[in-house]
Amino acid sequence: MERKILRRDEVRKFDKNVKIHDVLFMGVTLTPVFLTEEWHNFEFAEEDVLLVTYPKSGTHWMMEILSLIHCRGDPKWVQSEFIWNRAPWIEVDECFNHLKKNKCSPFISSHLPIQFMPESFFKSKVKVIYVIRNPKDIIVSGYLFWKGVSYAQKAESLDQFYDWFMEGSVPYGSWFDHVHGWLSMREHDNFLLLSYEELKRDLRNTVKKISQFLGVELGLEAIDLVLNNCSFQVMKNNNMSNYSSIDESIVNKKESPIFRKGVTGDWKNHLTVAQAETFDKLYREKMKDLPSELFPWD
Ligand code: PPS
Repeated sequence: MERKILRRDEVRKFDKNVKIHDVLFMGVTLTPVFLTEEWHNFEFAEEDVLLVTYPKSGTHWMMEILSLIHCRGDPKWVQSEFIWNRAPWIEVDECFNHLKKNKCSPFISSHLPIQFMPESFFKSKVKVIYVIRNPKDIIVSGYLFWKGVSYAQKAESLDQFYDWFMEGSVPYGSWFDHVHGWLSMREHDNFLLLSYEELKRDLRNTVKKISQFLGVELGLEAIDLVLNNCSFQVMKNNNMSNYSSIDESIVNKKESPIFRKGVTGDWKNHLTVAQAETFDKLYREKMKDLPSELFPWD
């Protein structure tokens, strides 16, 4: 991909939603600093841990788990620091600035497709955790979330959002491309692939796997503390993680809570049989080059 480098004042001119290199991005809060020189020259530190997800795959859950592992289960940090400061989104302007000035943890989050990573990333050995989720659940979660977000392009119905998702005309682009891009790193020893489904199925062992990957030793008591403090209900009530401080005019939290249902397989309550079948057909076609064992919903 030929990357065009822009000046900061140029990137400010983007409208609400914009396609960059064929990937849809939301303007307004999400200024694409990642097209600037500053981004291009951003250096990852050796000790950084990059959490990458396609939207609605369990990002916030993993941010909380990482924060808790970092503190060996002690919830003080997750109860006193906003989640977006603990693991700043590298592509969000304010977070990018925060990252450079007051970095308070090794964690960085991103929804970006791999081709938008700064050049230094590809030379670094930064640890990457990539979380995937059943894309049919992502469709439902995404539709219900984006319709309450002021700066997002709102679908009139789930049917319309489903069509956009199939075409890849949703924020951060095609799920299929995102997964293909990041899974190209799956043989690297600094890459850990996890799924929302395995977090749901066996959180204890998944937390152990993550702590081993991070090189953090956790005793039994610490693991219990991590599990208790990252539960759906505890997170939903944690004002540092639940977006309660975000203005209703930006995210309508009644209509679109970030902690909505927190289950697997909710797509069965929303997609029609025909939609699920058409999706499965496209999925088989697009994913045939990747081993199906990677995907716990197959
Ligand atoms: S975002 O906006 O893209 O960053 O959203 P993301 O955090 O990736 O995904 C939101 C979905 O994750 C669910 N969630 C959880 N499930 C189980 N346990 C915990 N602790 C948890 N925290 C968040 C959240 O409810 C969203 O899924 P849905 O299906 O909409 O409920």
